[in-house]
Amino acid sequence: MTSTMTVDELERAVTRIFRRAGMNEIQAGALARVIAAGERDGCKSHGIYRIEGVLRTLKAGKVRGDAEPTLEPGAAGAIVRVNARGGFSNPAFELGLPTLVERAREHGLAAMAINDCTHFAALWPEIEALTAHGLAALAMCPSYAAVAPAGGAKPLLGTNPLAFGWPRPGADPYVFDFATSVAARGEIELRRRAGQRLPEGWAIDAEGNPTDDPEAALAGAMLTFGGHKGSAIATMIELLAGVMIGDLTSPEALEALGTTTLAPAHGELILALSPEAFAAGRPGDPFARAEALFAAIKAQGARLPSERRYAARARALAEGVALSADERAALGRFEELGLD
Ligand code: NDP
Ligand code: PYC
Repeated sequence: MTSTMTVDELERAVTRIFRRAGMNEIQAGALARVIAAGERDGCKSHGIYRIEGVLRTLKAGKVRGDAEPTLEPGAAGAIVRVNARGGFSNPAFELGLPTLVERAREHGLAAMAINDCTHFAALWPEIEALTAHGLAALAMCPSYAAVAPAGGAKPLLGTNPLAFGWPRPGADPYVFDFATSVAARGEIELRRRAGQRLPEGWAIDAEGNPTDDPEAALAGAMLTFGGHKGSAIATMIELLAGVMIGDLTSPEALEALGTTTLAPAHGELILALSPEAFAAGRPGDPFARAEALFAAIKAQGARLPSERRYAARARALAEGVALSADERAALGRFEELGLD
């Protein structure tokens, strides 16, 4: 049986849960916004299901619920640096966003490096925050060693998400956001809980054999999407959003955390680009040309990434967010429990 809540009600309920668990308003509010947005957009692997992991990570002392991110004064020009101070990445992103937008407008492109953060969320909320300012955007972060490099059989790379957005005047932005593993780890965990098998090609067991058993997959290694191609992109993310910004790679994050049952701390890199600045002096309006490309894609019967999400969003805003009885009960339980 399902029941509904408005997006605002859900956001307030999640904020209360995190406040009761001892988080400050900055952390609790930012997390509640991305979790409620995940449910609103039909992204179950990064919605309510993530509350439990946040609370466990908090209780284990692996993330600071009282952290106040700071904008590093030393980073000038096109580089914006935010120190999350051991808290979650989302409030750090919110703090750095206005400066990132300002610098991207000033220079044509700018990058925000977030250090010392825990990122458990989907990346598209950050991408949409930038496309709303008319900027194209890329975001990426490591996670913890859970994915075998193509040709290998042991966890080393993270599920390393990569997200991109292109602003569309008068329409929802073009946004894709995916793990560089075949699926996000959250998808495997959700199938484990539901007693379902995994599709072929998602994972190998601890002996390196293909498996459709979620338990064996979680104990073994996940596989990269597109074989060597996903493996190389995941490695690029380790380099740019780990090594380059002076933060942890996925194997280092796992070593620091000591378990795959909590959310890892590492860094994140977000790039913002001004299409007008790059297209200046060249023929054609970049936004009109992009629309022609999207129309051609759709003319073949294909859909654009995020269209499913936008449809779910429209439904949730009109009818409320549909929650299962289990999800509703979990919300109540978390609200009663706090951190104890
Ligand atoms: P999916 O494979 O479910 O979806 C990836 C993207 O592809 C979405 O933008 C989706 O749009 C789009 N898409 C799916 N099917 C089609 C289609 N037929 N045609 C066009 N576009 C399509 O994502 P993942 O399981 O790989 O990742 C889920 C989430 O997990 C992401 O939000 C990611 O950021 C997050 N994640 C976060 C991590 C972290 O460390 N913070 C680590 C790993 C993942 P639509 O949504 O509209 O279906
Ligand atoms: O689903 O792979 C995942 C994930 C890792 C960290 C946040 N989400």
